[in-house]
Amino acid sequence: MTMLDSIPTMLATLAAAAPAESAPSPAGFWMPVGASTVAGDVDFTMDFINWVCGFFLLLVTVLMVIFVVKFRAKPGDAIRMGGPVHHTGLELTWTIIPGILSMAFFWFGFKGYLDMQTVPKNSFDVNVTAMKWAWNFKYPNGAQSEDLYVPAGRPVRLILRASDVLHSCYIPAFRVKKDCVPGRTTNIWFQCDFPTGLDVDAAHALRCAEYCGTGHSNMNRKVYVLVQEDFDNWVTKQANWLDEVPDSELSSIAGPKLYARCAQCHSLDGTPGIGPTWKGLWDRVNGGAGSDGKFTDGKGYKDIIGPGKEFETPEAYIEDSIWNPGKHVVAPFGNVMPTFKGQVNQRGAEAIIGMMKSLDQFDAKGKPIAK
Ligand code: HEC
Ligand SMILES: [Cu+2]
Repeated sequence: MTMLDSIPTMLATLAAAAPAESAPSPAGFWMPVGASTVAGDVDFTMDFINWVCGFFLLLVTVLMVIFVVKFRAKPGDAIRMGGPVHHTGLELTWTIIPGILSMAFFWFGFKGYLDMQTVPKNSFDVNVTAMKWAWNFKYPNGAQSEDLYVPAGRPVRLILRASDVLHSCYIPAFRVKKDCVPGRTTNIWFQCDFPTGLDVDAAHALRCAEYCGTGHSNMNRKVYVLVQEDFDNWVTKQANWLDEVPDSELSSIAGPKLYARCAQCHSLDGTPGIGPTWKGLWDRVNGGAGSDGKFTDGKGYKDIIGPGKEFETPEAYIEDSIWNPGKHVVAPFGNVMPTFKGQVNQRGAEAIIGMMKSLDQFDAKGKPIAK
């Protein structure tokens, strides 16, 4: 039994302290590049189970074909009643060997599961919110991003939440995946020792692995692994980017950057989408053409915007639509816009409103038109 002979060697490999590796393990037939500290164990377990199963599939199939041919009933054979005789040795063999193998499957799987489930105490925490159809990554200093940025060489924990339906956070190169469940917090951790820098091609893939609607594929993002110093610089800059934009360029620079988070649902040029186009939006809320547009509760803009009404100004209405999108739902659209409370602040809302007021200065993708 070659498979059985190699088990002690496999056990020894796993027990030995993992040698310090200098590069991610290359992509194989089944698996992409393995770039986290658990990737080696996960791949080993997967390969081990695959090889054992493959070996037995082959053994059983080949023997079956041989026996079928060799022991087939030939013309003139007497019909024998009753099965083959009992053979204790044979029966013990085919019970004990698979027994040991399935215990080995369990051992490697369970050990790996516990390792991946136990978050190291000194982990760097990132709050992750999955929503239809984007990721929001929030760092301890308040910085936010749509792609994931992590420091290299230390454990990182992702605290996973979902704001609407089930999503699943999957980073194939790190061999980690877990569901993001509305109303519940889950987490995963990993450590990657190999910086990718800010190079898109070197960065790892991050996916939503739970089909969550028409924009599911918009949740394909990147993971950038930065050396600690670069990460610190990035995360500081990221936290303050909006404050660093000069007031005079708020709508032209910050507007388009923020619009990137709205673009999958709101067009700028009238193209129908999941949400109302922003073309003419400022006119509508400001009492111009289309201002009698109805909400699903039967009210129109004129009923809720104006002195003494729910919103004193159109700006206040737009801000509120960003933070409490479900309060007044524009018909015939669905109540599917996620709240941007805590993600787009007052200054961000100002930038967006500034952009809405001057849409003629932007192209259909939100790029400022060069003058
Ligand atoms: C997942 C799709 C989606 C995303 C992303 C999204 N929205 Fe919306 N938005 C909608 C839908 C659908 C409506 C209409 C229903 C409603 O009022 O809630 C809407 C309505 C609005 C309205 C009211 C429009 C009107 O005609 O009165 C504003 C303002 C708005 N969104 C701003 C934003 C901003 C700013 C962002 C990005 C920061 C954004 N939305 C991102 C789907 C989205
Ligand atoms: Cu999803």
